[in-house]
Amino acid sequence: MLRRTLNLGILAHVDAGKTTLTERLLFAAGVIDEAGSVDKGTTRTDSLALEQQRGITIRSAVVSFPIDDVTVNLIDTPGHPDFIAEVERVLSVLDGCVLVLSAVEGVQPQTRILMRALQRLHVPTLLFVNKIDRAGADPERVLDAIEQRLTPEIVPMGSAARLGTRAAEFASFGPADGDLAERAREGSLHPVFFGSALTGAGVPEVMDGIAQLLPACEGDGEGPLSARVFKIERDPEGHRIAYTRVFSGAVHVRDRFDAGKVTAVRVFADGDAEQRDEVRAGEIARLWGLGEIQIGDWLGEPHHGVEHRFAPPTFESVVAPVDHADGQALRAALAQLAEQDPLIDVRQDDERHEISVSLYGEVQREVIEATLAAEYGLEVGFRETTTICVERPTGTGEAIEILNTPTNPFHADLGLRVEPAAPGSGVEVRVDEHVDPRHAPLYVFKTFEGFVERMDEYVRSALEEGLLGWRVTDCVVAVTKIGYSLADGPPSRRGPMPTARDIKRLTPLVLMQALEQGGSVVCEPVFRIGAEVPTDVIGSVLAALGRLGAGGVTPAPRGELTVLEAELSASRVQELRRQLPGLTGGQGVLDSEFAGYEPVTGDPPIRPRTTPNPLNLDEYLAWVAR
Ligand SMILES: Nc1nc2c(ncn2[C@@H]2O[C@H](COP(=O)(O)OP(=O)(O)OP(=O)(O)O)[C@@H](O)[C@H]2O)c(=O)[nH]1
Ligand SMILES: [Mg+2]
Repeated sequence: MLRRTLNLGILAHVDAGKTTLTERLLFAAGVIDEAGSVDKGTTRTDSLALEQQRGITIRSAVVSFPIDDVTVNLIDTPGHPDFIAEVERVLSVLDGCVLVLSAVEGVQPQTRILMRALQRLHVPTLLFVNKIDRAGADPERVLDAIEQRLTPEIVPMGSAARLGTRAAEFASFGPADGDLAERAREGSLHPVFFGSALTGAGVPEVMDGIAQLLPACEGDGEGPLSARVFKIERDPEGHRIAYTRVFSGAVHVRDRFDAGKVTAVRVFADGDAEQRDEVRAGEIARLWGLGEIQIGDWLGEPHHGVEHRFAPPTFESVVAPVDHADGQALRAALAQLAEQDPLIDVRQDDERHEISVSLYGEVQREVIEATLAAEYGLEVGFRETTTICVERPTGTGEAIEILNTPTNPFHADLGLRVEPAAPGSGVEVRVDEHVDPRHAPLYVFKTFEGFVERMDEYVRSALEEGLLGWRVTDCVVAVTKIGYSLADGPPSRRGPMPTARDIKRLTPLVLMQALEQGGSVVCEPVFRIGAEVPTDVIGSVLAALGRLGAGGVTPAPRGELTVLEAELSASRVQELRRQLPGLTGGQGVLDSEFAGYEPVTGDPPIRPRTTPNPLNLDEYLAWVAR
């Protein structure tokens, strides 16, 4: 019998029971003799010391187990919103998912965010309503909430009884019919199971569901290679390990890629990652030897499917070693952490000799601090956390630099136009139609496509720091002119032929002039908040929201509790979080979700640049010449 493989994600709001369920599945499959416990720090997937101390998952982890003829590679993910980036990378390698909910807390903010992502990517998903053994478990209410707030396309696979007791159990309605199974496997219907990962109730049923209602497949090992790296870690000797999912074809030991040569392959198979010569389509392996590989990289042909991006980190903080002599070591350590977690985005300011990292929140900051101490022996301090803003162009601006003129020592002509684009659309770089491809320095970039690709890179890099130092986004940048000098050209155009580096250095010079001409506005991250507060204190909560400058405040009283929705800037959400316990006698609950960027009112904040401003030509040219 040919074995099939299913790459399965376990996703949920923090603390819903993902890791506990993972242990139960491993136990039920016979891979471990006893289900470990999150509370005792004995689970397979929370293997980091920090995860065990804190009782939360920080990194995604892969374990595998068999169900009948299916090898399941399960990826346990963190639920805390500070670690959402871990989930983002995993999403693109999944064949199916179990979204876990708590039978007590029901649909939580992260549940909604994750379900939206899964639906957008068409990942077939089962729902597991966990913790039916806990006091307050109410599966009917949770089903209603799922229908109203997640999706109406659900079908309960059984019912729960003896709720809120250790003896709570799941009674199946019987095997799924063919039509239901087909719709579940294509992702248009979501079977719902109830159970307790702690006692094991409902676990055999969800296990059958995983094998029968999600699309396990036999991979095509013959086709052209297409594989994706979704996680990177280092072994005890410091070698990089790339967790790779193969979609088609195979990767063999000794295969060569731009990122290096594969020296060892360990394929996840029933229970463990075993040493093999190759990893084939459908499978997940740990690859050694790819020294230059990064998270998100493809081996072979990339799949051009939809990608999902969650909200970006909205805070940053300067990090400094307690002992000044550790500066170099800190830089190296952060570079290694950033390779495992690209969104940490280490920003180095050579002028001020400062390093800052971008952050989702305080828990992530604590984790970085603890990791630097435990793994690198570095004691560090963080300065106050500040909000990361962006800059949006407000009008169209265009600038041109001509070669052999006093402001342009780069042996090339370059014209760029910046136009504002819709909020949230990001950056698009293109070349105007009237630009003659023969005028591009193709001797450097090989082809015109090569030129376009590099211009895209140079423009994006120059947009990292806008007029007030923030990253510039939501715009279209067009190349309107390109040309270069020649040794035998007419006198005004005579000179050395430019190198790629000349074009790269000329780009910020032109781009910042174009941006200055069109103007830009600084925008701050805004969150949509939902607060649940006792109705009798609603007056003081509304007053506090008013003081914090909240917009679109809509209170909806529901008896003793009132649900409030509003929009608040990122820094004000932190402030509200601090005030809420005092305002509500500790009774208030606050959720927040990133809702985009809005122009700041009043004086815009300025972020110190890490490199000289190209608008200050002398400084810029002096820096370039260094
Ligand atoms: N009563 C009860 N407690 C549970 C159940 N499942 C998990 N827990 C408890 O809930 C807490 C969180 O469980 P985890 O398995 O760590 O939850 P998680 O979803 O992996 O959490 P993160 O990975 O940090 O997002 C732990 O204290 C568990 O013991 C359950 O079915 N019943
Ligand atoms: Mg966990």
